[in-house]
Amino acid sequence: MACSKFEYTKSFEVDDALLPGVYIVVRIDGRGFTKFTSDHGYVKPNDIRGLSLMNHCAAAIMSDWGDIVMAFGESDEYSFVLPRNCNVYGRRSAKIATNIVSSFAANFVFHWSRYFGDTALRSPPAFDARCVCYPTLRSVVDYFKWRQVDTHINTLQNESFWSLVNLGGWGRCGKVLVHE
Ligand SMILES: Nc1nc2c(ncn2[C@@H]2O[C@H](COP(=O)(O)OP(=O)(O)OP(=O)(O)O)[C@@H](O)[C@H]2O)c(=O)[nH]1
Ligand SMILES: [Mg+2]
Repeated sequence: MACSKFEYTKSFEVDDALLPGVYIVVRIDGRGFTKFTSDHGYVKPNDIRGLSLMNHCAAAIMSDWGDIVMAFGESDEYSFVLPRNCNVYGRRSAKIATNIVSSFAANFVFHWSRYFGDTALRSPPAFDARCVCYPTLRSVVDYFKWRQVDTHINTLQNESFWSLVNLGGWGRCGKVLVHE
């Protein structure tokens, strides 16, 4: 790097290395997927094409990054676990999160047609990402229990609701359900 008088600006960057010796969970979530799924004609409540594409992206990330030990996805989100002794990118939070999420989004676009065939991609999908540290295996397990309960409740709610709508039509559903 050239030594210039402007190099001092590098000192404004903050160190965001995550604590050593703790598990790192990276969770990504689709941005505005309520609109994205609607714009692309996703089946309600669960579109197997969309879910399979998400799984494909997660599998690609896992084979690319040797150190991810587990991943779990629901709806428009996916969580990845890095082990306690992981030292990738010096455990820098932004570096880890941005690499995983940009790779996920790129895979999503790259493999879109494999799952959606002739359905054109009408807008570029985007995802946010965060790294969260968990100190014990117990807390990691509880994290996934939390996501699992969320999946369970959403699935129960959405499957029941859309079955009523699809079977009975709008006219036969109560107003409270229709506007839920
Ligand atoms: N129809 C359909 N919608 C889905 C499917 N998977 C996810 N979604 C939708 O994706 C959205 C995910 O929820 P959120 O992440 O809370 O909402 P969001 O619009 O992405 O908002 P932000 O994450 O805050 O940007 C919900 O509206 C879901 O209904 C699917 O298989 N089919
Ligand atoms: Mg979302």
